[in-house]
Amino acid sequence: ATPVRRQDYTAPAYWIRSVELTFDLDPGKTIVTSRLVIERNLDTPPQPLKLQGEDITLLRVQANGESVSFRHEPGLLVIDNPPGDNFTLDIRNTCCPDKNTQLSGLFSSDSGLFTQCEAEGFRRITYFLDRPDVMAVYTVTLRADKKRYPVLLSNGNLLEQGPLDNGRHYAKWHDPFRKPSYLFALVAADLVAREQLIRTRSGRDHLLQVYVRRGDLDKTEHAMNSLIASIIWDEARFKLPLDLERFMIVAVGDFNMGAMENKGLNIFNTKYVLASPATATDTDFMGVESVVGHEYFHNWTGNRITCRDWFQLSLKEGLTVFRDQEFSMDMAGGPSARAVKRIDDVRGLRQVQFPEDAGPMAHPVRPDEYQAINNFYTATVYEKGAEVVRMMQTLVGREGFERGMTLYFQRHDGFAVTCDDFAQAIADANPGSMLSTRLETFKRWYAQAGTPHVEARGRYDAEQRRYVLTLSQWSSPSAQQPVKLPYVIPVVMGLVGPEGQALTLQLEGEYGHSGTERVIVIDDERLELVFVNVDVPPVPSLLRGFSAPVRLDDGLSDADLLTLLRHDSDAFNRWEAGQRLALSRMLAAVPGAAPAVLDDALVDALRAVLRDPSLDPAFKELVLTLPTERYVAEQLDTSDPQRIHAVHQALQAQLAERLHDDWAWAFEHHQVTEGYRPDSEQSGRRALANRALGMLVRHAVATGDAVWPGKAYGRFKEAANMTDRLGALAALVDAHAELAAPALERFHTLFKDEALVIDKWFALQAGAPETADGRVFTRVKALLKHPDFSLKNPNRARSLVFSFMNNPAAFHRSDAAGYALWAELVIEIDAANPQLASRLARLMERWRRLAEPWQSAAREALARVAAKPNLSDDTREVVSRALE
Ligand code: HT7
Ligand code: ZN
Repeated sequence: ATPVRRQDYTAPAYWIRSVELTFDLDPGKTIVTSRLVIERNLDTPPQPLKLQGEDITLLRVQANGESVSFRHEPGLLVIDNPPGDNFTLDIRNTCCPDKNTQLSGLFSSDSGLFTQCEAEGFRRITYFLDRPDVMAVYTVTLRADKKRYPVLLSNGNLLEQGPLDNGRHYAKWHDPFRKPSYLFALVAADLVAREQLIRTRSGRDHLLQVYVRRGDLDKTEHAMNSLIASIIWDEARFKLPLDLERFMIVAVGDFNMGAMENKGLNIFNTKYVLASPATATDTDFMGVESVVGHEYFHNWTGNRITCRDWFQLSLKEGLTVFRDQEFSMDMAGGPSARAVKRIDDVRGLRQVQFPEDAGPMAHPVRPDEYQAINNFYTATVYEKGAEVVRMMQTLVGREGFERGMTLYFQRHDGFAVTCDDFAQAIADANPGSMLSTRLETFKRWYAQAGTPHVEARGRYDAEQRRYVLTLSQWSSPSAQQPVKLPYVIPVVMGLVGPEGQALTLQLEGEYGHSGTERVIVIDDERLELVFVNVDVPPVPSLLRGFSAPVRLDDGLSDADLLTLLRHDSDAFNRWEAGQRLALSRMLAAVPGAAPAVLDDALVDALRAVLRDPSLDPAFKELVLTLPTERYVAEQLDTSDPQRIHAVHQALQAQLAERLHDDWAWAFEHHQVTEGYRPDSEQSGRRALANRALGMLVRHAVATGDAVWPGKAYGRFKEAANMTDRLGALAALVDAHAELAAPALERFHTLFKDEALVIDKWFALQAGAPETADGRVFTRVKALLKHPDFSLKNPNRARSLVFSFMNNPAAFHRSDAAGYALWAELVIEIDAANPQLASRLARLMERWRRLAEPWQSAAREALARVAAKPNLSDDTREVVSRALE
């Protein structure tokens, strides 16, 4: 496919002002009738009207009620001579939900018919100007069999509903807000709803509904609570009220992504709606809260103000991820719980986005070109985009950022705009700030791909009581961007004394500054700072809270890192110090044949954290978790996945052994005996207890002791909630304990009718640490044939296939059997669901960093997929970029 380029953007030649749609819904053949009120865009030269259409069949087209001549171009319906500058177009076409395995457009799922229109799914429903800058008012009539589809929903407000002949019924909906086609949605299904009436601050009443399958209603309380919390939060934090009379969330079991923010009618993957203590873990509960928040926040950042074109995707996604992260932090509670959330987000960023930024799919937050837009719903657009927004907030302060948001809505509410418009509004609301004075430089974060490097070196002069800190930045050139210019990088920092005291930060020439933390801004290649009145040699604590998405080399010694691990007042950097100490042990052991060793200093420091009564259990759990194998691999130019696995396993074993008594103490002292609450306090205790149990079972299996596996089995059987049940099961499965098999069998029997729980059952087995005799791989091969397994359902495919392929030692086999399986499955999935296939294909994109024999085997597998004719544009783009 020819690439689409950002520079080629031109305004649409026509506007569609309003749309009347009628659907005669049938899973085999749905008839869509549409009446479009069209106006020529007089700012553009006269030209044919070109409507997009894909996998649909045209029955009839008329302009102003009369026949009009038209022709087809690939993917287009072309009307060369529309009747004037203002006219109505009537179109009738069919589409086939049952055959729509891509899950884009109108598709069938177990409980009914659903739509997914972002990014370009509306054209799979009817012919349209399917681009986000064409915004129209929609009126939608749905007609369907009443028994099979008792619930008929679309965006906006219900105008009327009633019976029709032949057991059918209808509903008519009107959405008063202008919207782009990607926000259109309909649902025709057999569902039930949890309902809640609320009155918001303005005194307006609203109806909130969460629709699920019969039998799932008892799992909707948390989603509803999360929705109410989101509404309250957005009104309090950003003064953004709910603008709709009715806000609906509908859960569907077949969905490519997490959820979709269609105006007033959010459609969700069941994974992010359904949660009960018996079937969902604490992580699932958190996921529901954050995705419900994310989609709700889109109502303003995405829907009220939308993207001019898809290159601006981060305008809505980066900003909305930032907002959902802030929401979750505010919901979590105090500083420690906030830090835990931040650590979690940064872990994700560094594990997924940093590699993306260094690989063949690297692209700027605002990409310059794409082949398949679905491939650009990436960690860069979402998570790095959120970091860019966070840096803006750091540069202008929280209040300044809120002022900027207000100005953004004053200027652009109701329009389709660009990332420049957003940055300009935040800057203009904060004149004199570093964002405003350095805006053009700051915007390089949108334009340049890759992760910048920051080097920091300090020199202490005891005599002068001065500490000189030199910060410099550089960025690797890339094929598309051989020259990279410096960024504006906010570095939140402190200086920590040898006893852990936070030192006052006074810069040379400054009087009166007495804080112990400040934001330093690097805006060129190099910056030198001189701190005065420094009485003791400090340890710099830089990039607190991960204030910028960079790779930092601060040259700190082990002793410095141990000081930070013990004392830093910034919880993020405390955690970071521990991770770096563990990482350096791993990196030291990976190249050689020498065994990896956890030295006394690190073990003692970790023990001190574990036993510290002033620290939150959730934070302890994070500090005591080793960097993942994948993260270790990313630090190396060439990686041997099996060696990294061996080192990781060895260190885990030592952590289990050397802290054995501490783990036993942690397990006993962090039991939750009260009723289940998915809050940060309880979930932190469960997380630590489960980590401890995992360590104890691992050690017991290694030493032939049966006590802890027995205890884990007992806990698995008796657990009062899914977090503890799955935690105990994972302890057995990960340690390859004998009791794992009966536990897995029992788990399956207990939850055979709960699809999301069976997903966990698959994922757990596919993600277990691989053994020398390849037990995980053998199990995965068998599970692919399990009667409950299907590649058609994205959640199920992800649970087994993606979990396995994200399990480095199981996937990167020396006999290349993992890669052969990857190629086979990418090709098979691609035929039905290209979006899912291209995501699977991406798991191989870091192949050039593999050592031999993996690298050659991976290239061969990629070439096998690339050689396949009829590959989708999505998957083709990924494999060809990988092989470039
Ligand atoms: N804005 C939504 C994106 C989305 C999507 C994109 C492509 C294909 C399928 C999709 N489902 C949802 C989700 C979000 O970021 O909120
Ligand atoms: Zn989003």
